[in-house]
Amino acid sequence: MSKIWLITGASRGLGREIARAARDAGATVVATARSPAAVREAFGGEQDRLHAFALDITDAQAANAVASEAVERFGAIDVLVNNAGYAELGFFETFTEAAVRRQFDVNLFGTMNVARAVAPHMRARRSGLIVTISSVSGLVSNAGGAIYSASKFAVEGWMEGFAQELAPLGVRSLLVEPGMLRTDFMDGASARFGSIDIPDYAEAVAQYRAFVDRANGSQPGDPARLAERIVALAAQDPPPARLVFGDDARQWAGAKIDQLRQEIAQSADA
Ligand code: NJP
Repeated sequence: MSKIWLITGASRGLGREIARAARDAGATVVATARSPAAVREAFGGEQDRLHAFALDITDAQAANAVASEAVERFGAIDVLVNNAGYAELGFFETFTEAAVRRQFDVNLFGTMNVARAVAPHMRARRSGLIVTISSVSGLVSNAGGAIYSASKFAVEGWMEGFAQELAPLGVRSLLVEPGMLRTDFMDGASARFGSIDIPDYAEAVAQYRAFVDRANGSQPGDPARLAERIVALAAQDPPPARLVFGDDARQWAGAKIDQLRQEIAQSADA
């Protein structure tokens, strides 16, 4: 019997590629997005093994309803891909409190909503895989990425512990930390930018925006390749706990580990 995948943020970018790759590998895909019409448009209409459902992940009730309906219609959810997310880009003090909360409402609390809705079905069957699209920004932070990184560090801390709670009950998890991917992520269609002008940061913020504008559209990472890797790893028994995707991500993560080792060694008690 084909596996059932539930994917969030499947209308565009990485989520759409994962939906495509899972479907092409024989899975039945519950492809969710704020606008199911956008999913249908992305795939040229509803298909035998690809079903579009409406799900804004900040709506916990909607997450419960979608999980229940998927289990009722298709019998189970074998793989959950918590993919939906976006970035608030810019220097910390240029964000309103509302913008910071919005970042956490989607990337952390929204992702938790969907996991909370799906995990009971997986626990009941003592089977399932939760794939969480975090980021290398969940391991490393930098100027301009403080708010986005804060939300992804939180995802990492939550999922690293939750994975250990689920494992004895037969539910696996895979944390994915991509580098820069060619999606809408840095585009005005997805990313939001700090709105408060602070002269002390003006030059650094302008340089950061120029970096984002240059990178947008020419990111090194291919989302279709990452999607294929995720589908292949999901078929492994057991799957790995982590996938750091892209040379850029492995370089940044490696440098962070080296720095941490050095700082830990220097912290030795006198
Ligand atoms: O971005 P994009 P990606 N409820 O903008 C959906 C992470 N990542 O594919 O706006 C439900 O093309 C949105 O739906 P809609 C990143 O943090 C990326 O690159 O309604 N869905 C769209 O389908 C994120 O976790 C890079 O059309 C919501 C999708 O999310 C994941 O990869 C690097 C939603 C975003 O598509 C996918 O992002 C990295 C909500 N409330 C990690 N809000 C990178 N691209 O460089 C948004 O390390 N969506």
